[in-house]
Amino acid sequence: MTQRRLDFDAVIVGAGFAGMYMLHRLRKLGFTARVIERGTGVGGTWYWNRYPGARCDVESMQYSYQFDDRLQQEWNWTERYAAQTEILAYANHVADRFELRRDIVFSTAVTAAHYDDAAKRWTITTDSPTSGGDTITARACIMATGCLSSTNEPAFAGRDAYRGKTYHTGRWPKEPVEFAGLRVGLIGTGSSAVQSIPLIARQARHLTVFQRTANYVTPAHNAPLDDAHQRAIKADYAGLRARAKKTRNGIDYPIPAAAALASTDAERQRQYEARWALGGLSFNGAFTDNLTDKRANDLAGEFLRAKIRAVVKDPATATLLSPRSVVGCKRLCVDTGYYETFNRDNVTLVDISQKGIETLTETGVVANGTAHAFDAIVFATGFDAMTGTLLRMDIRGRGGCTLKDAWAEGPKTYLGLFVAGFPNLFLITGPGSPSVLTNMLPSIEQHVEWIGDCLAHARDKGATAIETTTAAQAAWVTKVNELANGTLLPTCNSWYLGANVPGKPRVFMPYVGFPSYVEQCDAIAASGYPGLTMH
Ligand code: NA7
Repeated sequence: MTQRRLDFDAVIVGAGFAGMYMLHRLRKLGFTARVIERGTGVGGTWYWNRYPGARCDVESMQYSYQFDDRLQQEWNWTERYAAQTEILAYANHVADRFELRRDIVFSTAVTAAHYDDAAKRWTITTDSPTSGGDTITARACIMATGCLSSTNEPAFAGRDAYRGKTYHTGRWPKEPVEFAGLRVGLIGTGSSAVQSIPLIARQARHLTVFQRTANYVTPAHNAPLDDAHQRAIKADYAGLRARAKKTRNGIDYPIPAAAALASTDAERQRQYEARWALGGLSFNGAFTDNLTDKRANDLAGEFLRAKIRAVVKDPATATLLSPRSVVGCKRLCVDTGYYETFNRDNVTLVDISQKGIETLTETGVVANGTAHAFDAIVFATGFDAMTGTLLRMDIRGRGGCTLKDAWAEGPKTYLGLFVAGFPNLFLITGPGSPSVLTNMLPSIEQHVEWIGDCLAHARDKGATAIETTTAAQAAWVTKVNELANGTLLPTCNSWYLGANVPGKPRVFMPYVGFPSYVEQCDAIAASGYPGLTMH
């Protein structure tokens, strides 16, 4: 094989929504770029998460790009909350429309990225046999690797002994999976489980759900998108986008007007019911003190527990399904028929909160001393979120320092975009940015545009290396921690904290502070990029 040397202004890792827009933006700015993607197509999280019921928990009209008005005007969504298939079709439409594929290499995983101090360039290594001889180098290495892209597969005892079929929701096969007539075990009760359980239960002979922690679930009220409604939004799309930018999570929902503790019982009930009727993630914004005052949060929790009792007929099952933790400290799950599913004769809920899964065996799962036989097991056990994908690559900065070492105590970044000691390495929606606490699409767009401007600024100055200072990074890390600790968010074992992965440092990773985060990024760019050195 002929060895080639491929040099780019930037290599972008990942062809999800972040990588696709980053490529488009860099092209517009006159940079050369190559995207490297491990899947066979674009779409990132929507490429991998093909499990039954996979659907976005942000409404379609808002979970979409806004950088090109013609794009947002011409694309028609069919449902209030788009299913995975439709979001993947949208991603492919974007790739076609902007001719992105010619600069994307598919079926290729980046295994290493090393910074060369002398050349001030990154050398990228992949697992691809077809490009095995190629050396890929780039001035900038941009990680568009997503926040939820490495699956969390707990090391269950006996995992290799099990002879039936196994699936992970985050790496679902492309071919249809048939559960008809089968005894299915499903481990986990997060968003992926909440979405897939109702559909698997309809097919399977019997579905057994193993629950370690109950989660709060609010209704999606999903429905076909009415044409007139869609036209009305499109007539003032800019208005909707502008309103969304002023909210705490980048989603255009009503901004809370009052504190729960300053409201009467009747006012609280009215507000909770209104949010319940609106559905989805809007519930978190019912009151201003929901995420800062435990007493206020308890009131919201009691409202949600009453909703469970009203649907689930068996009182013991209703109690098991009722969370006791802080509402919103794990991401709310958004459902269609989740609780109703536990009224079915072919569905059993098993509480594993005390001892967990004891072991897998040749034929199934042992929990609480009881053996359960299954034809198939679904692991809905989530992700090694925010840092997993980055740390699984061998990333080395100045002087050969590894990212693993730099982040041994948890991720440290400046703005969630830069890591000290790793010049020209950019993280899109990295830890230390609002990312997963917001609507991901606009947050991706904000980072992509900011990175593009920063690279153009450096080019104009004749600088070839952009790096954050350790002082700026340390101050940012302190701020990330202080903001999180001012809320109830770090109070439960969530993936925001890394608590779902044994051995992962317990650090609250996202930046709690949208939209002020965007204002800070804008101010930094406007004042010549303090906190960064460019040389
Ligand atoms: P989540 O929300 O992390 O849920 C994973 C579930 O798997 C959760 O119920 C976990 O229980 C459970 N889990 C994880 N490890 C184990 C072990 N070892 N034993 C038993 N149960 C386990 O992932 P999802 O894929 O559902 O959703 C991720 C995000 O995607 C979601 O927040 C949305 O943003 C979209 P635990 O709660 O840790 O006790």
